[in-house]
Amino acid sequence: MLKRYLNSLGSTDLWTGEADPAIPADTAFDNATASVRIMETPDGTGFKLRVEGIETSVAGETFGSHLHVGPCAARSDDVPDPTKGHYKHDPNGPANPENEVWFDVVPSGTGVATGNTFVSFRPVDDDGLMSIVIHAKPTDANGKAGTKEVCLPVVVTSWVPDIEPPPVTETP
Ligand SMILES: [Cu+2]
Repeated sequence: MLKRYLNSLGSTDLWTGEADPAIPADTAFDNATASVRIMETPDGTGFKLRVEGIETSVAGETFGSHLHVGPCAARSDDVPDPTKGHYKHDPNGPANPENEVWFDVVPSGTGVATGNTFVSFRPVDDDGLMSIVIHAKPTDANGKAGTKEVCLPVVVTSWVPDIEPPPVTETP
């Protein structure tokens, strides 16, 4: 199956309270790490999210998670809402899993949660700096999932081909 990777981010610490005061300092994700792989396939754009190191006290709970258009960044007077809202394929379209990228992740008894989702579009925004935000509650029918728990940086700026580029030939 042809796959072209748009993004392949190794395991990284999740942004916690310092990223955004709207994100509480003490959550079950404070010591978690996460990785995301975004790939183009014949079935659409696939996202594989994996989070590890979640406190086991929340095993079995559902945490709504979405692709957001802003970066994981410190909130300031100039930037009051860094992670902003959800990425929408059609900016005027509805908040649903066809027009946005939604995951519902459920931590296991060993503190691992995974989410896989496929969408029919390729998410790339102007600056390419996006994030996956994990919220405190399951996603409701309107795309709301409560407070932001943690933030995973995501960069989708362009295609990353899955083939080696041809060697560069120096001309004298
Ligand atoms: Cu969200």
